[in-house]
Amino acid sequence: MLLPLSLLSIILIILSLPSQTLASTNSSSENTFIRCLVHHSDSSNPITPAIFTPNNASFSSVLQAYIRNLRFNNSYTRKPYLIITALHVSHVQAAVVCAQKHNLQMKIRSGGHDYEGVSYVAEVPFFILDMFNIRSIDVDIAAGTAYVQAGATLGEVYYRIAEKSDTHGFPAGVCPTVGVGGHISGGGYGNMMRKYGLSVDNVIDAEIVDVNGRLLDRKSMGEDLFWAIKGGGGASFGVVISYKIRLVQVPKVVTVFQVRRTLEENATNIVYKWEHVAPNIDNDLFIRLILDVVNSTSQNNVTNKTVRGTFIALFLGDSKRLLSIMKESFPELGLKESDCIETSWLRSVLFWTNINITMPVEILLDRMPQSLNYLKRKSDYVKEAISKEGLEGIWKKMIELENTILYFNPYGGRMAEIPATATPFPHRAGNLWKVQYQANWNEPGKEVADYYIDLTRKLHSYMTPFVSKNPREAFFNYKDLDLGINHNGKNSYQEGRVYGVEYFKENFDKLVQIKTKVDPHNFFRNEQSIPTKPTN
Ligand SMILES: Cc1cc2nc3c(=O)[nH]c(=O)nc-3n(C[C@H](O)[C@H](O)[C@H](O)COP(=O)(O)OP(=O)(O)OC[C@H]3O[C@@H](n4cnc5c(N)ncnc54)[C@H](O)[C@@H]3O)c2cc1C
Ligand SMILES: *[C@@H]1O[C@H](CO)[C@@H](O)[C@H](O)[C@H]1NC(C)=O
Ligand SMILES: *[C@@H]1O[C@H](CO)[C@@H](O)[C@H](O)[C@H]1NC(C)=O
Ligand SMILES: *[C@@H]1O[C@H](CO)[C@@H](O)[C@H](O)[C@H]1NC(C)=O
Ligand SMILES: *[C@@H]1O[C@H](CO)[C@@H](O)[C@H](O)[C@H]1NC(C)=O
Ligand SMILES: *[C@@H]1O[C@H](CO)[C@@H](O)[C@H](O)[C@H]1NC(C)=O
Ligand SMILES: *[C@@H]1O[C@H](CO)[C@@H](O)[C@H](O)[C@H]1NC(C)=O
Ligand SMILES: *[C@@H]1O[C@H](CO)[C@@H](O)[C@H](O)[C@H]1NC(C)=O
Ligand SMILES: CC(=O)N[C@H]1CO[C@H](CO)[C@@H](O)[C@@H]1O
Repeated sequence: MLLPLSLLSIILIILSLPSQTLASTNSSSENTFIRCLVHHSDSSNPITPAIFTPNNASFSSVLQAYIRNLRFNNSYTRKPYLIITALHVSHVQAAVVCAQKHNLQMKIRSGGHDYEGVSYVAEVPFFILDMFNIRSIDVDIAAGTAYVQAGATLGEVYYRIAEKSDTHGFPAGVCPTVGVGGHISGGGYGNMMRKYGLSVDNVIDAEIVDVNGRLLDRKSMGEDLFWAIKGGGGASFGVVISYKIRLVQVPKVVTVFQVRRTLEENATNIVYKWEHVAPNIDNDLFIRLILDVVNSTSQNNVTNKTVRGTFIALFLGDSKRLLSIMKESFPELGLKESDCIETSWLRSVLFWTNINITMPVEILLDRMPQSLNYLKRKSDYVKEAISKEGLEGIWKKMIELENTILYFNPYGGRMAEIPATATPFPHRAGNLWKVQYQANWNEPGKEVADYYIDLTRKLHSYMTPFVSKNPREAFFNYKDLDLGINHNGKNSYQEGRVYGVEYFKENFDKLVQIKTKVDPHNFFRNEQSIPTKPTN
């Protein structure tokens, strides 16, 4: 049956009525918030196209577009009542000003890689300020710097640098879809850390929207706030718009390798040697060690679980020099020339993220990760090498738990030279390596999640004798709510101190001071933000 057009449109209006009525009667505070946003953004950059309420057809896809831990992509996680996909700095300013006026909780999201979903999940009603549209990158090879906006991904940054020079790079994370906003403000490390330090050791300026809605640069924000947003987490202090970074030198040819050894292949002795070598070897060489549990090549058809060490490396030089360093310092690994792949620094990023190195490098511009899963992460720092007996106990525990993975990232080199107070990131000299605990799974459901999360807690607990204590240190970018959360209430300082000291050690007090000065009413807050000083 064909309906006349006018009748059709009447039906459509009726059909759309309930939701519109709901939208206008339900949330008067939401509407006044939207009116405030419109009022505060300038007319040449209208904010309306950036506002998504649950009534918008694309609300769910906008929300899901930057969920990078499937644990939070479900029906039982609280949803925001609004998403602002800022298109312009004035939209950020409007969001900050209006949210305070209406006493609303704001979450800031850039790349969405927070391990605990802190950028897009909350226990209280909240809205998301989404930064993915604010992502321009401007590389200046002559000056040796680049201007990178918060919504850019690391892959985009690397690609844009390499587009202009094959001898420049930037020391940041190995996962190309991670966002600049969270990554750099939280410290940011990658496989050039032993040579050049963290991302924040190579930041020379920044732009931030402060609690008053002002756009500040390094000069106008002052050295304290500039210090704080180099590792203390942006979300406690303001909205990071951009960083100006100092590029570093990389050779035209770098070498990568990945070598695996199971317990049957002498892994215990090789790992033991790695503990002593990896943090002290040539700064051009970074050898990450990944430990997981696999089925061993069965003897007599008996399936047996074993631990496998995967040694994955970036060397800032050619394979000839690498082989001679390895022969000299780490012959136990048995690295062969055929294990070595010479490539460009940009392509080494593909190798490290498990993308075939022959793929077009444009894959780094892909904002969607190659795969997504459900995950939990925790971290630790090791200051003394673990004995072979200690390692054997860890293998036994891992085999018992079966589904946990350890990543060991060696420190030393440049990391040990930079003072612990130079930035909020305190884990410098004296650390041999950082441990990351992983559980990854592929099934939805809270019970399944609890099972895997518990495995990481058990392994973390087992590791207690081998890792830092008083405080037991953790890496802020490896967000772990097990360390404690603040409930945004009266106790936020006491609660904040608990995780704050683990993440920042003695720098915590300075972060609190700066926080109290720049955001005394604690507008910029989340589950693990820096608290203000108690008033009494
Ligand atoms: C697959 C994967 C690989 C990783 N690899 C590394 C690695 O190699 N090295 C490393 O150091 N870390 C790594 N991480 C951790 C990562 O650096 C942190 O999760 C980082 O915070 C992510 O930044 P984001 O912008 O993508 O995340 P988001 O989830 O958007 O944000 C993380 C936090 O920063 C805040 N924030 C985001 N943008 C802003 C802004 N513009 N202004 C103020 N606050 C903001 C958020 O509110 C949130 O609290 C990895 C994470 C994943 C998921
Ligand atoms: C969301 O929906 C509202 C009302 O239907 C509409 O005015 C607005 O333009 C939509 N926003 C976007 C970004 O599409
Ligand atoms: C997230 O959940 C939605 C709704 O269940 C689903 O359509 C989407 O595919 C999920 N995203 C991913 C990446 O699995
Ligand atoms: C295992 O490593 C030890 C110590 O490095 C070494 O002495 C031994 O020969 C190695 N065994 C094998 C089978 O490679
Ligand atoms: C290892 O073997 C078990 C059976 O003993 C099997 O269920 C499991 O899938 C195997 N794992 C891998 C990674 O092959
Ligand atoms: C080993 O197991 C496989 C499959 O389980 C079987 O096909 C094979 O015959 C077995 N071999 C021996 C020697 O038992
Ligand atoms: C099984 O693995 C353990 C180490 O985890 C090893 O000691 C043992 O010899 C292995 N057994 C077989 C039959 O391979
Ligand atoms: C990478 O891709 C090339 C070309 O398609 C292929 O020949 C090669 O086997 C691939 N390498 C790996 C490790 O998959
Ligand atoms: C945003 C908002 O105010 N939502 C409310 C809409 O109405 C339902 C039912 O009355 C409330 O539960 C929501 O909190």
